Amino acid sequence: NQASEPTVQSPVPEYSCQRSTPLKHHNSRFCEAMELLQDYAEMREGDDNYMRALAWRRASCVLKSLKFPLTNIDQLKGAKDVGKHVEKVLQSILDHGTSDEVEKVRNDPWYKKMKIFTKVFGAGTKTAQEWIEKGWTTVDEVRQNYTKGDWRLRFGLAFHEELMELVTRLEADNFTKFIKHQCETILPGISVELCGGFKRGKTHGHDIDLLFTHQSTGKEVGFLPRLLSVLESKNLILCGKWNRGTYTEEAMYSDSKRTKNNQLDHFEKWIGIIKFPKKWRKSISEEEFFSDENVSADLNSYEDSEPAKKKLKTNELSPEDIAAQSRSWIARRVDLIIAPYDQYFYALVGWTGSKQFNRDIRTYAKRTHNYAMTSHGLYDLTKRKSLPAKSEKEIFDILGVPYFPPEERNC
Ligand code: DGT
Ligand code: MG
Repeated sequence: NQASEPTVQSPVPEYSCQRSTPLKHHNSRFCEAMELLQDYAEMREGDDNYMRALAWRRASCVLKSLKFPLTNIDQLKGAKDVGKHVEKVLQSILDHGTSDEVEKVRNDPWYKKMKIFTKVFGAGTKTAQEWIEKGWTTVDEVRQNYTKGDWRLRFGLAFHEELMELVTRLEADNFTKFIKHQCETILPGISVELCGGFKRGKTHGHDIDLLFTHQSTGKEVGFLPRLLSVLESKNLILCGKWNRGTYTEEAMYSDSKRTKNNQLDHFEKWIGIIKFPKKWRKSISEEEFFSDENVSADLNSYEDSEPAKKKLKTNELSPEDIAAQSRSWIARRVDLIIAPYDQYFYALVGWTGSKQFNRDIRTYAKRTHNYAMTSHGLYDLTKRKSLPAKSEKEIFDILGVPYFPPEERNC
């Protein structure tokens, strides 16, 4: 009956940005396994592991875009990115429900610790590795013994349990509504867009990504510090860092597009933790929503820029003390990003993601057109000119990629 089983459309479009990838698909058990192997490879150092991680992700993305559940490995004939190693893992899951290779990693003590530690806000693989080498096995142990670290780590550790709890769509919508309301007085006409996973239809996320722009280019200058001081005055900022914009078109034609502090883009932005009044977790009336916006002033407030670090020294309350207090709020990770309007639609694509979608559309742009694609624009490296776009659709059109709405970019 093999003949009656569905097979992949042949040939499968090579890049995930050329395929529809919905959030809910038919092959989660396979994708979960391959993404675990991706995760493991990403945690280990070196170019080989980096390539290995990408290979697992690409294979997972092929499975995610299938319109049917995989029941026979032959159904993948004609699919790119499914090599012998991938086939072996998939075959084992088809035959036994699990793969030894995957289970070995899942139960690897090093992997388990890395998994826990890299979830701490501010901790990358290097920090996690350092903690493992000290012999620590739980976040609590780190908390008791670790005194170093920047403001991210200090707050990340102190508020870890809370930050691990996923943010709900309702919370994200309430926060967006709250910010929009503030914007009406700070800068009428500014647009606020909830991006990231929520834009792609996820019901939960690890943070809230808000992208701002103003149709009259230049009006957005100075907006973010004003918004931050309003949030500060309402005692809603726990900690955070404001980054000036560092964009130059020149840099987009060079190989190193990352910023000095290794950020992926050059937008002015604020990265931090907001105190969410607990009422934002529920559906609330307009009236209740805008009354009593202040989080009860039980705490000293923390600055936006040169943040916590400076204040921590003078403040009597440590992050741990604050976390231990009885409070009317919970800590939530928030990114606020400002994009000038002439870069906006590229910023929108970039901040909508997924990460893999961005990787693939950028690789596609480079390989097929010799264009560098970033969250700031599309740059023709041959003619050395930028290609402006007035909508997301236009970006896809310029590249010759079929347009998929955010809900179908879940690769
Ligand atoms: P989440 O928050 O767990 O639901 O997952 P996402 O997909 O919202 O991931 P997140 O919040 O890390 O990032 C949102 C999207 O924005 C993601 O596709 C990657 C992209 N992104 C994250 N950080 C940066 C950055 O610094 N620069 C640029 N250009 N993009 C970023
Ligand atoms: Mg996000």
